[in-house]
Order: sequence, then structure tokens, then C-alpha cells
Amino acid sequence: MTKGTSSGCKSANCGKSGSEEGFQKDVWDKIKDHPCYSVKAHNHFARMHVSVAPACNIQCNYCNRKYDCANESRPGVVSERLSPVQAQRKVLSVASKLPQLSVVGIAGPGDALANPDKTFETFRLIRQEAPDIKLCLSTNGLVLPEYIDEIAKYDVEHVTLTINMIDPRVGEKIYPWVYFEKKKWVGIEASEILHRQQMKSLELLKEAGILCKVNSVLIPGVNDKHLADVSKEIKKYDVFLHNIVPLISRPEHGTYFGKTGVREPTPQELKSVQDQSEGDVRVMRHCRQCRADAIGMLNEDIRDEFQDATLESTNLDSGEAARSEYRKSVIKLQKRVDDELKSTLALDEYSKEFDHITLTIAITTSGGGRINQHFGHASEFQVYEVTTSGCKYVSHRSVDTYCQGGYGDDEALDTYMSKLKDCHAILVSKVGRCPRETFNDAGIEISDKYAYKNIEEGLLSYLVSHLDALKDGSSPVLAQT
Ligand code: CLF
Ligand code: SF4
Repeated sequence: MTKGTSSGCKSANCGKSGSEEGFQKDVWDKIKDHPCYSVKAHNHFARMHVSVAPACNIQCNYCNRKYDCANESRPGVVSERLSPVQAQRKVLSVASKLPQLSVVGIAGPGDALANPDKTFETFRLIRQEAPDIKLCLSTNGLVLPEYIDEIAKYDVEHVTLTINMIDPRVGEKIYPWVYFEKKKWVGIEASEILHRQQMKSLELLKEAGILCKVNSVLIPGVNDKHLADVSKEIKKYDVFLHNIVPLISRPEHGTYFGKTGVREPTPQELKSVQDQSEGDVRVMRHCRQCRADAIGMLNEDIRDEFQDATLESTNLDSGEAARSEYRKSVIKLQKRVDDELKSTLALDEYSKEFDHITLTIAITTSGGGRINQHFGHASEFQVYEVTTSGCKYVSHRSVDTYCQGGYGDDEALDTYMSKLKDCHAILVSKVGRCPRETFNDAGIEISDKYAYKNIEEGLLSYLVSHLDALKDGSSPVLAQT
């Protein structure tokens, strides 16, 4: 497709006006400050995981039991193990210093519900001291039906289920065994039980009105052609999001897939499966496959700053007032941006003539929902597709930072180029001459004209300046369109 003239995606997830973005109020209240359930929220709010759940009741072929649950975190990572009291102390300590914190999740290191006592005691202790923080749970779903009342009792508003198959014949290749009702099951029976329990879990979560996200690990040659069917099936249960994550498979992780050479999917394969699923259910694309003890915004992990936090007293002020102020400031900011987008950009005027245009634009941010990071300091670029209907987050691209304390690593520019070559433009707060020229020569503009603007505002303003250039018949901003 010719850059800048490709057919536009209409399922924009930013750029819609109105604070509730077309969601019912009860759903909006649950997602508006959950960084995993809302792309916008992930630029403003932080999550924290407490690793209180070491045991697991199934075996996945992409998991090595020495490490964290690979359903929600990167494999090959070992998290600290906490008791419920230590977890509560740590949450209070983090909450008192991080007003962006909006959610605490239990995502391992094993399965949250294979450790029910520790999981629910942790939720009880956190609820008691910081009732405004959302609780989140991630599980394989094998025993969820047993615990649905407990989940509701502690007001856990978000549950993630990892579902990699709806056909036990596919499951047989992923799960060598499950431990259920005091018995170890193998072969197809193991996957039949898991599948049955997972579907029952979805039904119960739907009945209980608990927002559910499904994670699926994309495993080339095993379930890559099957995940679109998984999306269709989970839609029947009103699953809010489908998060299709790439298999991470390296021999050194010691997993069955890693040792037997099952490969990781390419970014293009991942995108293609995500695109296929999107018609059926909302697809999450901003997951960072974070650790079971991660703390901070999704694109950062500041757990090292809280190494000794488990030792702190529980008599801490949880910082509820600061969190409340912070939330209000985000709502205010969003309202200002929505109003400005409506009044100054007037996208409707362009939509008839230019609704076929999609620009792929990367931005750098260090948080706060703004384009506020120097090109050379970025360790990732967020990539959006921008049309007259709005902007849609499509992926993030991780890089080693270009700036090496006073000088730029020019050899690294080749890697940058290979990761960003599908972009029309890159919006940053500042950029040096060398990267600017290198990208310009390749027909990709790096611009600091939108520095410190809200991300959405910057992206849409860039689109408008591009469309104005097309309208005037002057040279478009982009060299290669
Ligand atoms: Fe944690 Fe998961 Fe809750 Fe988010 S993570 S338990 S839903 S608060 Fe988020 Fe991390 Fe991806 Fe998970 S980026 S791995 S989807
Ligand atoms: Fe590993 Fe998680 Fe699978 Fe259990 S559910 S085997 S911890 S990836």
C-alpha cells in the first residue's frame, strides 16, 4: 500500500469525544483508570503486581516452573515471593508515594487461584487499607468456578483468564497435564477438563458482572490458526478484551517449547492474528508482558525503588487523597483535550474527502499522556494509526536508547530504522541532527513541533497539517506519500 493513502481503520480508540467513549457508565468506571483495559489510561496510570502465589495446578509447555507464570509475564524471570502481610506493606508503601497507582494485580509467580488462601488474604488486607485501588487477578481458570463468590466478595473487578484453545486437540499440544480434583490428568482428558472449566469460568464471570480479559499466547504451528476461533467463542461471553501475546521461546529458558525449537512469532504474524480477531472482540495491543512483581507504568518497571518496602510499617498513610487529586487532574486534562480537538481541529470537515488516508505515526513519551521524550532517551516508541476518525494504538517498538551519555550511538540507527520503517513520521520532544537527517533521507519525518502536546492532540494535529498540504496542492509534509 502507498504510504499515506492506505485504507483507514475505522475502529479508532482515541479521538472520540465524550468522557465515556461510548461505554456504559458502569463499564467506563471500571476501565477509565485501568492501564491494561484502556489504552489512554496506560499513559496516565500505574499497576503493581504482588507475587504471593507460587504454586500452579497445570503445566503449560511454554513455562518452566522455576520461573514466573508465563501467561501474564515474561518467561525466564524470577520474582520475589511475598506473604500476604508483606504484600500489604509493599502496596501501602508504593501507594503512598505513587499517586498514579490505580490497580494491584496478582499474576503469579504461579497461578493466583492455585494459591487461594494467600491470594484472598492479600486482597482482604489491601481492601482494608486502600479501598480505592482496583483489584485484578490473573488465572488459568481451572478452579475459578470454585472461587467465584470469593472473587465477588472482595470486589475484584477485573479478571484475566489465559485461554489458548477451545479445541482440546489443540490443547493436547500445549498442556501435558492438569491437576484437578486431587488427581493428575494427562493427554486429551487434561485439555478437555481445562477447556470445560475455562468456559464455565467465563459464564460465571459474565453472570457476576466482572470485567474479563482473555490472554492467549500465540504459538506458531500450534494455535496460530486457531486463535480467531477463540476470539469468536469468547465474544459469546461478553469478554471485554482479547490480549494475544507472542510466545517467548528460548532454549535457555528450559521450557518444553524452547528446548524443542518451537519458535516465537514475528511481529507481522502477531499483528496479522490480532487483526483477524479484531472484528469479533476488542483486541489489546499495548501489553508489555510484565513481571509478576512489576511496579509502575506499563512501559516502565520501578520495582527496584521499592526493594525494602515489605519492611515498612502498615501504619502508612495510603495516599488516597493524592490519588484522588491525580485522577481528577487526568479527567480535567482529557476534557480539555476533547474540547480542543472538537473546536480547533474540526476533523469532520476533512472526513469526507480524506477518510481513505491512514498515517502510521510513532511517538515518544515519558508519561502523563504527552509527547515529552527526547528521541535519544526513548527505550520504546508507541505506534498509532491515525485517520480522520481518530487514532488507534497498534503496537510499541522497544529499542536500546540512542543517547549514550553525551553522544549518539549512530550504529544503533540501523536497528531504529528497521523497527520504524513502516512509519510516516515520528513525533518527539527533541531530536539531534544525525537521527533527523537519517530518517528524513528515508522519507520519514522526525518532528519536535508537537513537543509536550497531549499524544492524541499531537497525532491529530499532524494529520491535519498533512491533509491541509494535500488540500492546498502544496507538497505533503511526508516525503514519501
Ligand atoms: Fe496486572 Fe494483568 Fe491486571 Fe494488568 S498486567 S494482572 S490485567 S494489572 Fe497488563 Fe502486564 Fe499485559 Fe498483564 S501489561 S502482562 S495485560
Ligand atoms: Fe506456568 Fe502459569 Fe502455565 Fe502455571 S499457568 S504452568 S505458572 S504458565
